[in-house]
Amino acid sequence: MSYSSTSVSTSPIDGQKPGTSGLRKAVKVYLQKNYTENFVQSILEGGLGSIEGSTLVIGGDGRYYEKEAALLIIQMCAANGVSKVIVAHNALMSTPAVSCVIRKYKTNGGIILTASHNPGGPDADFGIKFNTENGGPAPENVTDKIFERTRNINQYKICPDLKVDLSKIGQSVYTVDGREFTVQIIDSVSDYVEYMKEIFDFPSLKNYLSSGKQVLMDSMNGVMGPYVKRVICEELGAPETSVVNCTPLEDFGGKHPDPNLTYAADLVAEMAKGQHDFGAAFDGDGDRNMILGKNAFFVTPSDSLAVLAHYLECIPYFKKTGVKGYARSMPTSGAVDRVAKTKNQKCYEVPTGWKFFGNLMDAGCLSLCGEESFGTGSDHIREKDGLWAILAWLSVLANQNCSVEQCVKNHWQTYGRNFYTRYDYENCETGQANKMMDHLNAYVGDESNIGKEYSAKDKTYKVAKADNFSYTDPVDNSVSKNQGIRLIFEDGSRIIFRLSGTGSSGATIRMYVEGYENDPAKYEMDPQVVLRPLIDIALMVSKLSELTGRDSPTVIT
Ligand code: VG1
Ligand code: CO
Repeated sequence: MSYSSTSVSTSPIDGQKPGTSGLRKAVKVYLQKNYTENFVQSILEGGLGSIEGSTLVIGGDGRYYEKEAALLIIQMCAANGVSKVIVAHNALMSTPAVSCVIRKYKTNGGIILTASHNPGGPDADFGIKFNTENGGPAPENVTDKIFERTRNINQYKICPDLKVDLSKIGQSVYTVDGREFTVQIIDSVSDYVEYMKEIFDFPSLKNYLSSGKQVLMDSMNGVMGPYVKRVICEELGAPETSVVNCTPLEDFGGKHPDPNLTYAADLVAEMAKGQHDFGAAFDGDGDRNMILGKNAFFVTPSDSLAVLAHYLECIPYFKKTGVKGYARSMPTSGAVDRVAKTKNQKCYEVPTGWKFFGNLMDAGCLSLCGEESFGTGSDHIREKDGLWAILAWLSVLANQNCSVEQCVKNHWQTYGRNFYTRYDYENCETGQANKMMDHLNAYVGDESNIGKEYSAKDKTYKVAKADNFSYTDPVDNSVSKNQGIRLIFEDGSRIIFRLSGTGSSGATIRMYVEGYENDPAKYEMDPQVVLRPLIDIALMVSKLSELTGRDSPTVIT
C-alpha cells in the first residue's frame, strides 16, 4: 500500500523539558492538542543524528493512552523518513527489554512510553522517554537538544492513514512518500528471556527453586507479568501461585506501581505470613525491584547492591567478563563502596538517574550499579533491570545456600552496616519546596558552617563538607551541576536533599539519611531508631516543616 504524509503546523508548548527520566505529565496534559506530536517530532529531530534511514524501537508499559501514542509515533516515524520501526506486540515492552532489543537489533534508539512508577489511568500520568543507540536513556546533551527543538517547533510530520494492527506479530512493508517503511512487530519476551539464559545458570536456578523454596513475585499489574511468568514459572518451574498481578492493566488496577514497603503493602503482608522464602515486586515498566526475605525481611536497595557486588562472580556472565567496577547514584548508601574497597575495585558516584551510568558502561568502567530508589542493574544492558536483579539474588542464594536474611546479616558482619532511610514529601507546593532548597543552597554556600556541631539525642555530628553535588563525567567531561544538597559529617554520615525530577505536578522533596555503624550489637536495630538523631538534625537544618508546612513524610523507605 502507498501512503503520503503531511506537515501540520504547530507552535511550541511550554514545559516540555525531560526530567530525571523522560517527560512525565498528567494524561490530560498529553491529550492536549499537539502535545504528544510536538514532543515526538522534537525527539526525532533532536535525538537522532539522521532521521532518514534510521531504525527505532517503540514500546511501553501498557498504561492508559500508551497504545494510541505508539500508533501515533509509528505514523510520525513513517512521515519523517525513519526506515524501520520495531514495535512491541500490543505495545507492551518493559524498559529493560527495550534496552535489550535496541542493542540486539542494533537500532538507532528507541522511544519508551511510560511514566514508570507513577500511577496510570485517565486521571494519572503518562510519559515518553528516548533511549539512544547504546540502549540507555538519552544523556543530558541529547535531552537538551530535544528540549531546544520543543521551543522552536513550527510543524510536525504525520502519515495519518497508516493504520497498524499491533496485535499481529510479523513484518509489513509500506510505501510512504515513495520510500519504504518497515514495521516489525515483535514479542520481546523471547528476546529478553534468551538473553537472561546467557547471563545466568538457569538449570542451577531451577534446581534451587525445586528444592522446596517458595517465591512470590508481584508485577503490580504493570508490564512485567508476561516476563515474570515466563521466567519464573515456565523456565524455572515455580508453580503459577508464585506470581501475582501478572496482567498488565491500563490503570495498574488502581495500584501505585512503585515497589516499596508502602505501595507494595499487599506483598509485604503476604510475605509476613512466613510461607515464602523470597519475595519481589516490580514497578510499572519493570526496571525497579524490591527484594524481601522470609517474614518480609526487607533488603534496602543500597544493601542489595552491596550484597550483589560482593558475590557478583557467582553469576556466569561476570565469570566471563570479569568485574570491571561498580557505581551508585550519589544518594545511594556507601555500602557498595566498602565492597569495592575490599575487592580493590573502583566505585563511581554519579547523580540520580540511570542515564549517568551509560558512559561508564560503554567505556568498560563498570559491571554493576544501582540506585537507592530500587534500581539495580549491570552492563548487560543500559537500563536498570528488575527481573535481572531478582535472578541475580536467586543466583547468590543458590550459591551460598542461605536465606535472604542470613545473607544480608553476613554482609553486615563483614562490612558493618550502612543504616539508611529516605523520606519523601510528595505534592509539596512548588514555591515552598524551592524556598527550602534556596535556604539549603545558602547554607552550603556559607563556609562558616563547616566544622559546626549538631547534637540530637546522645549523638553529636560535626559538619565536614557541605555542598550542592556537581558531577564531571570521567568519560566525556560533561558537567552536571545542582544534583543535590549534601551535608557530610566527620564520621561519614550523610544528609541529602533534592527535588524529584519524575513528578508530573507540584514538588516532591526527597530527604536521604545515612549513618554507618560497625558495632555488631547494633546491626539488628531499626534504622528509624538508629538514624533518629540525624533525621532530627536534617529537619532542623533544612527548616522543612517551617518552610513547607509538612510535619511528616508521605512515604518512608
Ligand atoms: C527517581 C529516582 C531515581 C530514578 C528515577 C527514574 O527520580 O530517585 O533514582 O532513576 O526516579 O526511575 P527522582 O528525580 O524522582 O528522584 V523509574 O523507575 O521512573 O525509570
Ligand atoms: Co521504572
